[in-house]
Amino acid sequence: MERFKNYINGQWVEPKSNTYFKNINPADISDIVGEFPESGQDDVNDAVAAAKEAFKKWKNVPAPKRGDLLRKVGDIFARRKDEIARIMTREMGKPVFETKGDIQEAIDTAYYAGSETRRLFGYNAPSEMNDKMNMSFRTPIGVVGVITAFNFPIAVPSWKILPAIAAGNTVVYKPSKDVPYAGVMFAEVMEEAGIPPGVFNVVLGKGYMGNMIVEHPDVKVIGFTGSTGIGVKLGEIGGRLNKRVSLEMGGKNPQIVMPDANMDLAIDGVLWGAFGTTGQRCTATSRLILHKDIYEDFIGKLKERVEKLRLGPGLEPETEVGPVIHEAQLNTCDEYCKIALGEGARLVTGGYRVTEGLYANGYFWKPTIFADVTRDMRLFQEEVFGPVLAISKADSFEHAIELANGVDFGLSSSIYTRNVNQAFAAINMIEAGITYINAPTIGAEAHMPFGGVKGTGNGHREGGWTVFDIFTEWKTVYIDFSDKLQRAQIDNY
Ligand code: UN1
Repeated sequence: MERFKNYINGQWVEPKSNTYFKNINPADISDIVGEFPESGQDDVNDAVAAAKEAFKKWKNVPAPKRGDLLRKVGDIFARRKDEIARIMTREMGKPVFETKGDIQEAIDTAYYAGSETRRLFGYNAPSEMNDKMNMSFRTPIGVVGVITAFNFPIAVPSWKILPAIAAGNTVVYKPSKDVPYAGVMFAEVMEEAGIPPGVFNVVLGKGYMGNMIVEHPDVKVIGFTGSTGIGVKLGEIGGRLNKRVSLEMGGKNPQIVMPDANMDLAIDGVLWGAFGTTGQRCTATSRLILHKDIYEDFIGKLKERVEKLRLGPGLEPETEVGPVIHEAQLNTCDEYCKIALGEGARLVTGGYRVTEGLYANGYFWKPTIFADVTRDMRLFQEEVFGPVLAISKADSFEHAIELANGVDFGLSSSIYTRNVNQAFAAINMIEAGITYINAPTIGAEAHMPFGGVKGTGNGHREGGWTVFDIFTEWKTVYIDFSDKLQRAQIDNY
């Protein structure tokens, strides 16, 4: 069995902890993907020290030169796309067409962040006084800690790592314990692209390492994507230590369907939004809000389509829905199905683990729909992060919006309607960082701001140029060429 290493200061190194953990294929738990370092505090310290040292030089490399390297990162990901995708599928389960999309998102981010290095705009503004010039520009901050989830093993870390490096920071990255191989491949790509030693470091291990990274005095900024429970804890630690912590956490994303919508399109949308990535996206459609006039009809048609979804190992070319990530996630699906039944929701289809034949060795949960889910139910309010969709009935457009907003989360949202007034009203009224019109809740693009309101985050936006607000500080400069003391607010008034 292959044993993997950490990537620190441009070297592949064994963990000082000298402990390893096995990672398995969720579609076939007899298939061990490899043994990965279960790193400890010493390894984190080494990685942070390397990143701190590398920052001294990297911050002074002209930004467009940093961008040149990022374009190479994109080229290498493009060249290795098929090969990396298959390893990712083996490691975390989603079908190969999806893991390829995941890598494409990183390619887009690499080219985008690379090109932004020529455009890290600051601004000039008039001074209150004569013979004085004011300007402000972005500066890198230092060592950035990146902590991410399993579901987008290359794309989501790329949203943080690549802009952070483009802006002149250095990075210590800890991937989810469920996708360490993807972390190794990320480092291989960065190494081949010629990202200098120490600028990018990967330390593999389990959840406990999040605290080590956030608490380390030399880590100045943290980019986190993951569960609300862990994010809030890391945010608290960061707050106490005066660190900037960008949190991307849970969602309970609604798709509204109005009676005038293109029904077939709305069904295609919810199928992809709810069951793509086996429902394991923070942007997944976990709630479907149907107008009462189409309620039963839509549910009937959707049930038929959901039952036809091809569940299976992601490496099989015909698979549409892969396994969930681990046994604990299966248990979560099971638990929420029991809770929903107990609370009076109506099970339309699914609701069980599939164990026969091909499925015996994997974590396969049958795509599940509950109808008649009301606002007070836990299935309406809480994120499952699996293939379990909750359907609710709305009496009117206003009621649909009220239901959409009736949760603590606010990441993504969608409405299907051909009524332009209602589409625009929905854009204004839905409380979410992202709203789709006639498209599913998933599918964010690299160059657009990504993030949520309410319990989903703490006000930051990845993606687009907004990500540079996370990874830079502003430096303001006043240049006085009057050759005399000009006392602001005093001599000029
Ligand atoms: C996530 O689930 O953490 O918009 C990110 C989407 C993808 C990214 C999902 N491009 O669904």
